[in-house]
Amino acid sequence: MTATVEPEVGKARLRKEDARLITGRTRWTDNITLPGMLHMAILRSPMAHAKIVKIDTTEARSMPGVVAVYTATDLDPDGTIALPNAWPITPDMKHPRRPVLAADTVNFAGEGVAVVLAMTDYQAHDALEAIDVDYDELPVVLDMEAALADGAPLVHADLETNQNAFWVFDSGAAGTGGDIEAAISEAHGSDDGIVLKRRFRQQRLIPAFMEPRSTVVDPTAAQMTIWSATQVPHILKTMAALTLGLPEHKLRVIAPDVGGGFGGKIGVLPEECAAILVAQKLGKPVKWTESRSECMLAAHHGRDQIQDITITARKDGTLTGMKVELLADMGAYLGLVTPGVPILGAFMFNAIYKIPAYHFACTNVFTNKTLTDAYRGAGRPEATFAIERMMDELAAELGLEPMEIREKNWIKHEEFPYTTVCGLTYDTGNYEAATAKAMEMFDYQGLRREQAQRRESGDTVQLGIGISTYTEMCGLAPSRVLGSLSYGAGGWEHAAIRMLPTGKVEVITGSSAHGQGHETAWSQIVADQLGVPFDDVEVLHGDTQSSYKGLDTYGSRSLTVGGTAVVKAAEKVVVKARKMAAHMMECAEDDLEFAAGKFTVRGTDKSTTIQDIALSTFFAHDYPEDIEPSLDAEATFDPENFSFPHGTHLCAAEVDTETGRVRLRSYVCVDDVGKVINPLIVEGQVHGGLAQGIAQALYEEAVHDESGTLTTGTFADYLLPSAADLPSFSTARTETPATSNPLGAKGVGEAGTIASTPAVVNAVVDAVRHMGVNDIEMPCSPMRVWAAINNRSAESEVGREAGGGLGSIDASGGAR
Ligand code: MCN
Repeated sequence: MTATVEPEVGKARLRKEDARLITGRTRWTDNITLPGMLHMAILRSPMAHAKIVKIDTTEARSMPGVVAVYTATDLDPDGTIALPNAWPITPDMKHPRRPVLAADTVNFAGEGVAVVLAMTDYQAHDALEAIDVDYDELPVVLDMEAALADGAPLVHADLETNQNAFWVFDSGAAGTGGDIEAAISEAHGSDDGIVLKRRFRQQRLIPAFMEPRSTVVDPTAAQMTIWSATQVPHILKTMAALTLGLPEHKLRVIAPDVGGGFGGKIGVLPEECAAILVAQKLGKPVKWTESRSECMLAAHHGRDQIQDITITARKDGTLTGMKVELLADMGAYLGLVTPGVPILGAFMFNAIYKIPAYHFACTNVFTNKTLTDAYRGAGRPEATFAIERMMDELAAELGLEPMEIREKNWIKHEEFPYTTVCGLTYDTGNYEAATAKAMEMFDYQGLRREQAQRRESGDTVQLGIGISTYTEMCGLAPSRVLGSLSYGAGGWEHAAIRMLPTGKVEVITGSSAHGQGHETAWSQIVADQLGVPFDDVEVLHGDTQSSYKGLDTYGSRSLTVGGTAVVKAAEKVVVKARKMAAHMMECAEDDLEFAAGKFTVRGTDKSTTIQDIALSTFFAHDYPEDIEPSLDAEATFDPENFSFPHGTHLCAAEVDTETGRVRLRSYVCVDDVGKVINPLIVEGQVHGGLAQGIAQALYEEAVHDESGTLTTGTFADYLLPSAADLPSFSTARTETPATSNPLGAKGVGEAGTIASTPAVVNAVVDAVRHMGVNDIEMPCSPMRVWAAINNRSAESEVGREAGGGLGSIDASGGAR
């Protein structure tokens, strides 16, 4: 047995997972087939709001292969099952019951009303068409402001309001900063002050993971096994038990390889609950796998906010205050963390800047649309967009360079640790270093010169430069902070390590990767900690039987929280191994040096490897009295702080002023995610994140018609960019190690998405600002850009409600 010497952490290793994930030769939930398994299909309401008068399932029941057809009263006769929400953000928050299937009323187009169980998936879907539902249509409310108006139709009549909650943070009241109203009056009353207001719209997005949602439930053993394409197997297990009144110890949840989630798979789904209930009822395994269109309709959506932003500053560009008033669309129900998504952004609008006074108020609103919930960045992309757009607008108003105004206001590297106006303490950062590197890579000055030339020559293609100097808070999260925000769980993570008799290592982690490469990164960490070869480490996850404790993967938490738990468990294993080594080599523990997997008696050539110790421990013929004969340990780590990655993203966009078409010419980003475990994975995370952020800026938008029907329910209408639509990214890193975890790492999973949207929109606006444009609503489709240049309304040109929305017009117009 040999020990490794070259450190694994920092190596750009290809992922262990690649072979199976890239070829697709692996176990996805939909690949699972069990003896006697039935297929479940769900009938979904075509109406956004209606009374269910009658459901006639007679014909469907007699269709070939059909075993059963159930409605709400069959699955939940008492009408008491309520899907969970884990984040009651205020004591008086309104929480409508979200049923497994709608019983009396449907509240969004796509809500389930009946399920068919059949021998094959095709038979189940054929039978859906034979179910006859009588609906009595009710008025819909789709727009948040209309929903809050007096006399608006109510999404849930029993709540007597469409307001879900009102949540406020005020730095004056919290004692973390000044009073915003004073800052506004001062700026109004002074020749040296400026008050700038803007309204931004965060359009609704649809998470488009590669693998639609799927679940298989097997009720035939002592423990019921639930396979699900979920990001949160542990949360699903506990929540399914609580929601359905099942004994938790009788449940086993397995998330096999999961084809992406991006926040869209953190829920506890009505579909999962329906599958559990019917499997129990019939005593047979049941599978449900959705189609892409079903997924786009019924899986939760993201974003959907209206942001009214006020900033106050002095004429030299020094910020003096910021006021944020949000409307956040919940859709028709609350998912696991729906109402908390805007709250995750509340502490990020101030970003990297020193803002003396800050006020945030959010009104959460119900509408007759699919519910919203976490989507990559969850609250933080929205916040970053607002502040980074405002910094550009302020610079334009004051005639200053947009980078200069940022530099003037950002926290200087020597000021860390820095406590912000929101009360968060940023541990480390160096905005100057990341910016300097990005500016150099981008040729900022050269591009500004070209921009001036194009403006002067009246070129029909204009050039714009967009900046986003972002930070974010991730690594969710210190449990006590979550508690103070009324979140219904902690933020710790668990790991266990066991050395096997042959010296190989099994690592059990509570994080549940669905594309992030934890098996590789955790193997690198453990290889270094224990000094064993990378290939000798196996990482087990996503099965509540082996990985028996965990809080799963979201909020870019896995490395800083879960990876740290792995380090802590490894340290405990080394402590045990040291005792054993001292016993074996008859020396004091203090006389031992441990390096590269080998214990050496100081000053001698006497040594033994940790892998040999694993075998001796297994034999247990001779071991010290104060240890158990096993080389294993577990650790649960609760972070003391969030992690605060940051970076500078620069985008050059060409805008064809005749057609409104945007072409991204170059995109440079320098991210600082602290110490890096695997640079290749980090690069991949940044690329994927950028694609999603750019997609929000230019392409994606969920559109509903006036009756509440989703008109962008396929990839022909919902413009998801492909690699060919994106520029080649120039990425680099600076490294300011985090002090909040022993790895020195900061999260990266959401960074690219959070940073990129404002960089792109700033570039587009910058290209045409001299034509009188100071904002373009997202996505900046050719129609919207053209309309902004020509001072027209894109909506009246096309009609957002006309079906297909602005996004689809771009597609059919071939203007991408
Ligand atoms: N990493 C590293 N060095 C760092 C930071 C991270 O090597 N300084 C590595 C980690 O070891 C891990 C990966 O980068 O392998 C991401 O780590 P982290 O930032 O901790 O994020 P999580 O693993 O918790 O992943 C969650 C994050 C989120 S919130 C979304 S949304 C998202 C994302 O990850 N969804 C994804 N990336 C995704 N990638 C894929 N392929 N699919 C998704 O659904």
